Amino acid sequence: MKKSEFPDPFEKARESKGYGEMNDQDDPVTMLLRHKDVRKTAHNYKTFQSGAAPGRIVIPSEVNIRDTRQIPFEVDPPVHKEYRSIVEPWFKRPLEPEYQEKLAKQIANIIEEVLQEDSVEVVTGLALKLQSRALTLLLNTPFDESEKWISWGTHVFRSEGEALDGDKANILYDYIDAQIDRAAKSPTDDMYSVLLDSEFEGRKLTKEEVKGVMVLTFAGGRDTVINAVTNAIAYLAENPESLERLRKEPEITGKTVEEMIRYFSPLTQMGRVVTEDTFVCEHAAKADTRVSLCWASANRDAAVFENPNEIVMDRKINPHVGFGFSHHNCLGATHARQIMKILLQTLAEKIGSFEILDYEENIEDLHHFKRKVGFHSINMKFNPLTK
Ligand code: EMZ
Repeated sequence: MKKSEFPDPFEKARESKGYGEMNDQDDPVTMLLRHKDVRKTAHNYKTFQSGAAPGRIVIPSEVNIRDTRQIPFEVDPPVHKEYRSIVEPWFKRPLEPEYQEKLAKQIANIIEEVLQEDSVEVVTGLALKLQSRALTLLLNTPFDESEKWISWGTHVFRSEGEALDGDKANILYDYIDAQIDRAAKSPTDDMYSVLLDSEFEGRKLTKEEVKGVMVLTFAGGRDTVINAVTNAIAYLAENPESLERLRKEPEITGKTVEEMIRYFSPLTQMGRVVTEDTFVCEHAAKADTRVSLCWASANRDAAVFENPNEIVMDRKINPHVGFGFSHHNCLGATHARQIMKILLQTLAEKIGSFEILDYEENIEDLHHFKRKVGFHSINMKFNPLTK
């Protein structure tokens, strides 16, 4: 198997019964595996809620490591819409040309840096740096803050492996609390200050609400972006003709980004809590149990995608759910798409070839399913494009 191949562990269960089951800290999850069911369930917020106990819709559950409700992620309509409309314009800034210019400069610098090295460990030496530096643009904070975030590692709630790490989470919470206090005392034009000044139902957002948005911003787009970046680079390393194609047909770059998000599905699934006894795929789902919308499985559904297990760089119709679906679709998607697009452009422009030296896969253990989500580490050599 190629190193950049990501097998689909859900195929059999998806095709035979449509759902899978997993245990997660004694709070089991019924996983919806079909594209159609995932989309339908995502719409139905009354029966399948996001606004349960903070952390419960996340798999693995984070109920034991946080009390702060992530906003707008863990809120249901109609209130969800109020919050979302406050934060939405801020998260659309990556569409501005100046934002893209700054991002392009950051990414060009990182690629120049790794070209100077004999070899680079891509997860921490490239993807984590890229994600953290780019986050300074999204937050509109000084560039130097990224040094601190880089030191936190690839997941803000997990240390080595899959274990949830409460102490690590506290570092993030304390940092965010301190930043919010700082912004409250002397506001700037950063995200903390802008949120503190936002109006919600005729009042300002509280510090706890601002914290909820900030925790989501730090946690939600971290390992997901890092995996997307790393996996894309591993793919291009093993498929030099694809890198060549991006050089010759730059107009397909946007489609290739979407296709990579579909294929890699950086976020495997997201949970919902059932509010009343119901059925999913003819399987009884009791009130106060959990189901999940398994984006990774839906994205390989052969009923929707031809050749689902291949990266078709210019796939014409691509209704993937890699950024979720319905009202909770990924708030950071505009930022993530720009990162991926500029990354592919920069690699096409500057890299002649890559060599994968050694690697360790990151396999997510979902009880009956084992899913490759990326790499714990992957050492590579980057060779410049010589014209
Ligand atoms: C939550 C989640 C959001 C969660 C879109 O996903 O991402 C996870 O990585 C975090 O651990 O807290 O933010």
